[in-house]
Amino acid sequence: MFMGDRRLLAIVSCFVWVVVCSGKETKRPNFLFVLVDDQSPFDLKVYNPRSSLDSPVIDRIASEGMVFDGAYHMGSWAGAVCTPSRHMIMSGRTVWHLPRRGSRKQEADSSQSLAPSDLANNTMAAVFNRAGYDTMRTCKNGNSYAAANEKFTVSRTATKRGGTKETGSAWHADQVLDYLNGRKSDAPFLIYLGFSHPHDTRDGTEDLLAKYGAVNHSDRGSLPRGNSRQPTLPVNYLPAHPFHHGHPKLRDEVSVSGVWERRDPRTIRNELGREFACDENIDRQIGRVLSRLESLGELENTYVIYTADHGMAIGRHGLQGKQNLYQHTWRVPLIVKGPGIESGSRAEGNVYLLDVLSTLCDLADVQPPVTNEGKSFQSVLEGESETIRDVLYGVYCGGTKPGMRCVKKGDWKLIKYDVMDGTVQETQLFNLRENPYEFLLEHHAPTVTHLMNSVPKGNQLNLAEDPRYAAKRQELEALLLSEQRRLDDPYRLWDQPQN
Ligand SMILES: [Ca+2]
Repeated sequence: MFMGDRRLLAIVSCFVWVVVCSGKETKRPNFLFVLVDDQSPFDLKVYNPRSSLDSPVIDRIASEGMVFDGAYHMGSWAGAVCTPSRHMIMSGRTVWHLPRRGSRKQEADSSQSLAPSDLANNTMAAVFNRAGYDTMRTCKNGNSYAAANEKFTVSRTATKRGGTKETGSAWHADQVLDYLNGRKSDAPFLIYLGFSHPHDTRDGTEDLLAKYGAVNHSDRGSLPRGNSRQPTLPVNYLPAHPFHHGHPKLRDEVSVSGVWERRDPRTIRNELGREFACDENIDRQIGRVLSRLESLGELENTYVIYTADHGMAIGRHGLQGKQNLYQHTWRVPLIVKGPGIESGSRAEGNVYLLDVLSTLCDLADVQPPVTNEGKSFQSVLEGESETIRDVLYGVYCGGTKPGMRCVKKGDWKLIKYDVMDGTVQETQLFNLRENPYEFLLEHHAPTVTHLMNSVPKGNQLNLAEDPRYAAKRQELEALLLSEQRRLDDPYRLWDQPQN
């Protein structure tokens, strides 16, 4: 076919589409994709009823839409977990098939990666631009997929982690409101509303810091003041992780302002108060955007997708950062509302963030790009299925190698650590139905048991060495290896065959 014929065909197709659609009541849906930076699902009441965080807007999105209990990011090959996570969201590709590192120079060097060299042309904004959507993005700078971000027609980026309207989360919402106010087009839109918080430094607004009893603690030489309004310690808090996590001098574990290497209750509760202050401010800002969409008459025809690039520890298991594979950090919040989604519904889902792109394509009736490796979860959103995957794989390979790996099937989860030049080789086996918080033997220590009353007694801890579960462990070990092979994981662990 000649180029001229192709153009003619495209024009005719558009005309036919407009004629067909103008005769129907349905209009192509809009998308508001909300991505927060570093948030454990367990901050939110919809995932953790004992949380003291107020997030009325997110609660409302949940009550009008679907909550996913099994949403995960696939993992990371760098300490900056944001970077591969955001590559996966934009491209729908699996973790070892991404352009490496995220810098423009390295993205251009495809010899080091299993990603196609023109991948950026097949990422979220590029795909939706071609489909006739208006695309707009606001987000933090850096630790992202620069070549994909540039495809948004309108892009307003800045890192905003301050405690004022101009320096904090309100700025990102303002960019969207400004965009909506100035918009003249009748085309459907895809808006990517990325917040820079609750990633540290967690400088909340004054009123919300006061509400959660927290201060912007900056003096390394003292502890922050205790305050009864602060969030309680997480149920699986530990004063230290039982063995080295494998990434010496990792920024998030040693340098976060206000926490540093401290894991004492006062420090952790103050930091959680700061986190909640940032969380609630984000909630308010989403509320402003939703109100505007409502007044424009667009809200009903808009899919609102709320998620985070990955979870976060902040004291859980004695860890502080996002560089681990426990549920608080491997999992992400995922809440979706929009046309055809049953109010107040809930699904396991078993989805990865990399499945978002093909799902948005399905909902918009747009062909996913050929480079996509994600699976659409439209069938889950429409109540036709509960899950789209049986097996989930996770990796953290940003410190000493090979790093951490995990695999999950049904209620069972295996985590393995092969770090610090072979001096740490650990295996954990959890039944998440019986032990959803992944309690370890250390959670029974007298120093921490007074903090909680729900640590299971007896055998429901790490079951890896329990002979009653040897067959289950063997099954998961085999599953992990098969996932490593399937996903082109370049590493093998100490007790695995090297091919
Ligand atoms: Ca992040």
